Amino acid sequence: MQIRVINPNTTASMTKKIGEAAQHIAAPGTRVVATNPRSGPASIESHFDEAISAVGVLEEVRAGELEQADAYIIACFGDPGLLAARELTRAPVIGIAEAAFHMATLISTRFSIVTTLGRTGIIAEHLLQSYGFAHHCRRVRAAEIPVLDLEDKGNAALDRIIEECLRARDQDNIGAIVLGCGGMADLREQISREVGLPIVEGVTAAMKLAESLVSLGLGTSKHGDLAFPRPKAFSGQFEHLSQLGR
Ligand code: 2AL
Repeated sequence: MQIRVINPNTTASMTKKIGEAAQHIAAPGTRVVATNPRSGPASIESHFDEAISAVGVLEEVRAGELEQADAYIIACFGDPGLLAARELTRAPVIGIAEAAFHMATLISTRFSIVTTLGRTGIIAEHLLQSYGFAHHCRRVRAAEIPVLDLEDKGNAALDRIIEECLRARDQDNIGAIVLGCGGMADLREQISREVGLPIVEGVTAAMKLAESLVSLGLGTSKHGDLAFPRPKAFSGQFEHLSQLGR
């Protein structure tokens, strides 16, 4: 089984870290291919960053189709381009936010999210609403660290995340915590030990859901709105996307 894990930002060190966390949790026989778009933002911390990154995600799904990937994971907590990506393939496509929400509700009745910057909290709130998980989430918290601070070798960012997780545990009346950034893919076990609550991390959650769907022979439905896009002309820098429809 080949799972293509797409980091929607262009920071190669984060892509490597995400790929290693995904391969570490994978079943024997599952091969992880971790990629990021060639163009786009170095990190995704705004609606603007997210909109630009979505095109890169779609390019990576196109590339994965040529390599016959069995499943795709969108490894940014805003799940950029998720439904559009599903239109491009019969394989399952899973966003790390939706994967984490699903898993958290299987082990707790209420969870809080600990994300990076406060300004990106609204992105998580919109996803909770649109996916139907809003009433399961008590609070979206922010460690107030820029995404790329997670790439620093020191522990300052980790310490801030742990502090916020401890506040969530002590104040929010919750059973689990969801980590709200793809760059936290390697932190699950350490935070879990420090905080003593189940910590759900999206990349690892998405891996297990993707493997399950592939094992069950379940892929993206081509019946209805997730059918391949209708072929049409695209102009300018998007001309190469004209051939996307099938
Ligand atoms: C993210 C994420 O997961 N990757 C990135 O670049 N920005 N979102 C976030 N809330 O930190």
